[in-house]
Amino acid sequence: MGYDLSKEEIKEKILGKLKRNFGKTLEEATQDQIYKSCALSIRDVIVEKWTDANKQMLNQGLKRLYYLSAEFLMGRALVNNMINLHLLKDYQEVLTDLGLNLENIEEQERDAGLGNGGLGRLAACFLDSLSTLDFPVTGCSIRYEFGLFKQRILDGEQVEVDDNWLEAGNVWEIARPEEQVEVKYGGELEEVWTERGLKINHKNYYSVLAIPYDYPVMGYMSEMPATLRLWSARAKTELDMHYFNRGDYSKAMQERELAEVISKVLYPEDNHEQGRQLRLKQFYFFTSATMQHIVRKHKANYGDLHTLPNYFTVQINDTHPTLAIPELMRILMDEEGMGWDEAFDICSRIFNYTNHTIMAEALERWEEDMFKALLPRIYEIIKVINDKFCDSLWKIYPGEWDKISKMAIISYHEIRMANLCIAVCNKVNGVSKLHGEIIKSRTFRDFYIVFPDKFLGITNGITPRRWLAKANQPLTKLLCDHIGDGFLKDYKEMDRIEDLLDNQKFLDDFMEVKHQNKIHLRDHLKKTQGIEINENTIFDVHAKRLHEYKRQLLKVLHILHLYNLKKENPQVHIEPCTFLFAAKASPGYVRAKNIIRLILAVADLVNNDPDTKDILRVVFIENYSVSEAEILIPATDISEQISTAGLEASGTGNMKFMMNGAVTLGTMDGANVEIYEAVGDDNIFIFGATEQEISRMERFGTYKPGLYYEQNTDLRLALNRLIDGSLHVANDRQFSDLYHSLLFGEMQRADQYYLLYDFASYTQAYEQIVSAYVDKERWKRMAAMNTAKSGRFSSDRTINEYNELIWHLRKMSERK
Ligand code: RUG
Repeated sequence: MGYDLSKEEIKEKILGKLKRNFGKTLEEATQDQIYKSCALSIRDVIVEKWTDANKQMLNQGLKRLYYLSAEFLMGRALVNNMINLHLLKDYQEVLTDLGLNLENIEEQERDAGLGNGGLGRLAACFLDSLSTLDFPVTGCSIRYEFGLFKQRILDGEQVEVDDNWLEAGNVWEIARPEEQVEVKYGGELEEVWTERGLKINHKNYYSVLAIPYDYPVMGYMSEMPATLRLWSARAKTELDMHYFNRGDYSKAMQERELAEVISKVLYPEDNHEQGRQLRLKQFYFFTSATMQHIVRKHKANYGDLHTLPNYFTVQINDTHPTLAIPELMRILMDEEGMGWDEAFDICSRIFNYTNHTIMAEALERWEEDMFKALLPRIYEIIKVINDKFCDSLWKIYPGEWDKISKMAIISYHEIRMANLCIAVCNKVNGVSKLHGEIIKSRTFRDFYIVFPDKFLGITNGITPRRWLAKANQPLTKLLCDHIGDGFLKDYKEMDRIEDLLDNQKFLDDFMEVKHQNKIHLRDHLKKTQGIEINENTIFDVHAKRLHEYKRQLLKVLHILHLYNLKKENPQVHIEPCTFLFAAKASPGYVRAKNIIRLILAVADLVNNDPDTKDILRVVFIENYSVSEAEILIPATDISEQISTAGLEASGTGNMKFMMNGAVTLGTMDGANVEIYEAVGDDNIFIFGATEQEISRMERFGTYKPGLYYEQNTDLRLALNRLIDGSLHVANDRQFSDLYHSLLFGEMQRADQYYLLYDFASYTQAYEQIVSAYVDKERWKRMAAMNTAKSGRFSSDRTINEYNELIWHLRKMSERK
């Protein structure tokens, strides 16, 4: 059942929007205007549902989740919304009747790229699932004017181009200037006595306005569209007339520029924190605005702030939004006159924290003096939380200074945000079973001993609407033909695909869909990058952010090894394979950018050598984004998930690939472990050191990469290619840094990510997966099995678990 809209009405709506919003007929309109008219017609439908649902929700006094995240990697909305409203087919038909093509129209929409990778995309999947399950939610973040940079490859390296995604306007957002709030920075504190006791006065501060923009996010056949609220920074006065009148125009604009820079650009950091003041300003900006909004709303609807935890629950997605905690304390105490204990009790019931990494460089810390100068009152509050927390630890561990200092929130002139979260929040969760265990047994072990009931592991998930129904329409159609479309709302229905694994026709059709998707990717790469690939080869894909722990470099060494095999013996049979890489590197991450150079140099070598060019093809796909992933993932045969065990908290790409019938070649890391459990040993290829093995080597310092180099000739020859002049380089020493980092190390230990250790077992696992691939009967069953078992990786399952264990929200449809 779709939304009740006839095709005639759809047509009228589109043409009506064109006429009223742009003063154009269909013949006169540009593609952009047609896109906007379609989008506005869809938006009307959603906004109507949204307004009704929000009213209902208030009438029923339902609790609402606020999901705070510095990133929401939404991608495009148009077709996804059509699917979720069950209107895609009708729109397609109407557009065809009008002589239009939905694919071309869709391309007018800019990706909302407000995220770096997995963390931001998870937040986007969660909004889709929360709405699909009819749970009330508002996601809150920053309306970055520039999303994650666009990546271009020029002269063999990554070049960053700004992503001015709002340039042509954004039809989905609704500005709500009437709900603006003021966010204050800097200044000094003063204690004053009033009739109600001691009061903290914040003076000489400077402030900016936070203006909210709301986006309705439509879940699948939902009664409760989610809200994504993005805050935009604006100066209180646009122009300083004092300077303007004196002719000092740049000074007159200064305040505006200083304010607006706060929501200007998303930091391109993934699994890395730099402690920059502007980033701290950004985090305080959106968390303060959100907390002010929640308090204001609660007072207007329910009056008594003591009941706040009955109506709101807040999830802190990674530590970036942690400042919401002291900010709510500040509002409750300084503005609402509550005492410390009451305010703290409310916070400890409202807030929950999700940890997404154990890597030291990604655990957020702020330099104490900088923090204090920028946010003096927030600093004071954190200091008191810290003092009280350390006092309580002292009672448990009298005299154990070392332990207490490790657990403290402020220590060695740094403020540690994860410690603050754990000290205050009601629940703390990891993002896969393995990661949930690691944070309990290692990263936050001391905290776990004190608060065993706080810690949980909830495995991430992905929405099958975006990653199947939208990204892979042919596969979705095939599945619908066999098991109906119930699986899009109820992930458990996907288990029924397993019954089809003995149906030869289904398996053949499944492989035909894959083949068509490979052709689609081939055509796309030809059109966008002028690259030729052969769809009759294996598509082996490594697509995710560029990071040393994700080990793109291991894959490159393996390709060099295959290249060496062919050069050494031209008769040797190597199964033709296209190796596709897609990865953005943080602009300041020098080694990551060098790995991109290396991939491109290896591509240049093997793609142009007459001995290998028809067998091995290496391709770097520019500008990996949600929209690129939607084309790449459905076309993939082998999904490379080869991170160093213990370092990828979960991964979600691994789930997207499996859902689309790719077979995983991976380590026992993050959610790969659960994919292994789900599909069974026969349908996945696992290699490499386990997390325990690595942990042991780390503890005893026993790993000596040089030994592997000496003993494994294949590895040595592959590695030598980096420095022996085989590769085209801008300067002679281009790749010697990578070579040295693996063999000798500099500041860090050599081969910190255990590439050389895992090389031999990777090579072996690759051979096994390729022999499975060439056995067509075996492979098709394997590929389909991966799709069949992907139901548990639906973010609907994840959200149900969060709800049962943490949020306790009631659904709209359960209304009494
Ligand atoms: O690296 C992690 C992924 O393993 C995980 O799947 C994803 C979502 O939970 O979050 C990623 N992540 C972690 N991104 N940034 C961080 C640390 O700031």
